[in-house]
Amino acid sequence: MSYKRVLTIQDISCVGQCSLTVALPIISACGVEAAVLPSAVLSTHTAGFTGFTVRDLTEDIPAITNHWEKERLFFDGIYTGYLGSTAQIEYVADIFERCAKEGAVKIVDPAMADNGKLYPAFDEEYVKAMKWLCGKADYVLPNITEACFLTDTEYKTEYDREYIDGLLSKLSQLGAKNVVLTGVSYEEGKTGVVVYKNGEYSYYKHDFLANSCHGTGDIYASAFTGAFIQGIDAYTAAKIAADYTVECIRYTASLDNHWYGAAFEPMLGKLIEMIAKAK
Ligand code: PXL
Repeated sequence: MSYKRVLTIQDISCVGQCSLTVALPIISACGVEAAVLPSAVLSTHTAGFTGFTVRDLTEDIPAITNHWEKERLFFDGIYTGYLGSTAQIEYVADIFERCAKEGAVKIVDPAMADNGKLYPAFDEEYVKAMKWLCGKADYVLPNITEACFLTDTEYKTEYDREYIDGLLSKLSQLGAKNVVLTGVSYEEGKTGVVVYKNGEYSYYKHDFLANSCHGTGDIYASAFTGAFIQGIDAYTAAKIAADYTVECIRYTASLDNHWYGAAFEPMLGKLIEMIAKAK
């Protein structure tokens, strides 16, 4: 039997169904131990709420890393999401060096933008630092907006395979070993994910649901991480994460006025079943 431990580094938005409040239960549901390093504490996420509080935790990271090293706590995987600051990105790279077990997978979700725009907390300097971090990852999991910022490509809502191939090859040039690109749609009513592994392109297509919810990128990346760390191959992990995310969005659409995130909890049982079947 193998029991795996993942470290996830991202913020805690106290209310908002994103980042750590999503990653912890989803990774746990995949049967993987989830250790956390909160990058910042916010009263809510920044997409739609106003007047939220932010406490950046960058200063705490070096002492936490030193303690883990002293205790010889190493991880089978390290998965990063929304980070509190540009300065933090260097500390994260240091954690990749010092806290990963031999052969551990490093997964970077460059959670910083959507629908053609950067999230309010970020600027060009952050994008530059994120490009550098992506170069150290085994898997990067951008949406199309993030891929455009990372590769200085014009954001388009209508595109063809050539445009997507261009994004994938430019992401590889950053040094990212493999890419899972989300929200790739070539036809109306459908969307999907591209897994670009060792230069090979595979596509998984699924229904497009119009009620897109905030936080689904975090749901997707957490489910992919949990499945992949369980030893499930990248394409199947990407497919499970997509199917689970679609279930969450569909369920959320059945609720009245649940606007700030996706109601992922009632669908965790389905994720557990999908993982058990694939293992
Ligand atoms: O879901 C990404 C995310 C995570 N954390 C915070 C955010 C966002 C997106 O807006 O604001 C604080």
